[in-house]
Amino acid sequence: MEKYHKQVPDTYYEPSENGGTITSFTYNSVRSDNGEPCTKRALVYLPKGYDQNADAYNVLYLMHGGGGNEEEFLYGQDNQRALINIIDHMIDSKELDPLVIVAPTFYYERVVSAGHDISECGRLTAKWSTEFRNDLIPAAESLYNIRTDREGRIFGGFSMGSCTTWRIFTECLDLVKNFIPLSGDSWIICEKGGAVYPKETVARIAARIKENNFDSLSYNIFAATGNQDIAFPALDAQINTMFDDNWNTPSENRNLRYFTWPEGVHDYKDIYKYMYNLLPDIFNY
Ligand code: FER
Repeated sequence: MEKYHKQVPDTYYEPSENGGTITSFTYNSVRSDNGEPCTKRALVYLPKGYDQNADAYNVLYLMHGGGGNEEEFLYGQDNQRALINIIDHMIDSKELDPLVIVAPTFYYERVVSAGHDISECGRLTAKWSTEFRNDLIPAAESLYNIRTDREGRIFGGFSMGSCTTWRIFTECLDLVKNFIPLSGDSWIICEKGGAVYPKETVARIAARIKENNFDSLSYNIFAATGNQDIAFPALDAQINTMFDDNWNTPSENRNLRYFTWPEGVHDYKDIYKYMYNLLPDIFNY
């Protein structure tokens, strides 16, 4: 079977015995529309046997898509906790080292009022890196035994959460080394810029890395999407432009990996499959 195209075993969708736990915390932030103080909430996955005094755990920050909220990734849209069940099983079978997952939201208030306006989402995700740096990371690290070095942090997301992931890449490369953009392109130039202006989008991302003086620092991007995904044209054009521009140059200690999934659509159930395939390899390059 082709690498990164393994099917998730059916049993992995069922709860494992004594699996990890889901908890949550709140933290202070500011609304990106008016600068007023606000309280934000994030969900947290703690693996089975989580130990506050062990070596710090790898931490995966995971962002939902447009119209979602901080619960969506860990509970699932159907409340079946599929991703968490899969990860519990992967840890049980030693396919994956125990990790902590922190799932925030880019909305400053519940989605009922913020709505699922894609342009509004684009604006919110563009600004969210400030909250990540100033508010979320300090709060999460004060509460949980998680890695505080860029090598130990991973940022990933689906759809508008993937759009957020590209923003974290261009704004917070000093904080995070590992990125998992799933079914969503960079909107640094314009909405769906990966499709509309792939060359300009990639050039701007490259310029941001330089402007931040991170030329010599390595990064690790592992992207995926489905062939039938509505975001396929945009992400695929962007990644192929990056490959054309030699983004994957091991001698320069840069790393970009990408796979597409036959019949994959714009839905979490396919996103879980990509994560099952790529998470064990996220640090191996
Ligand atoms: C994209 C196509 C669609 C994308 C996001 C979407 C970030 C989101 C669609 C939706 O939430 O309805 O290329 O990239």
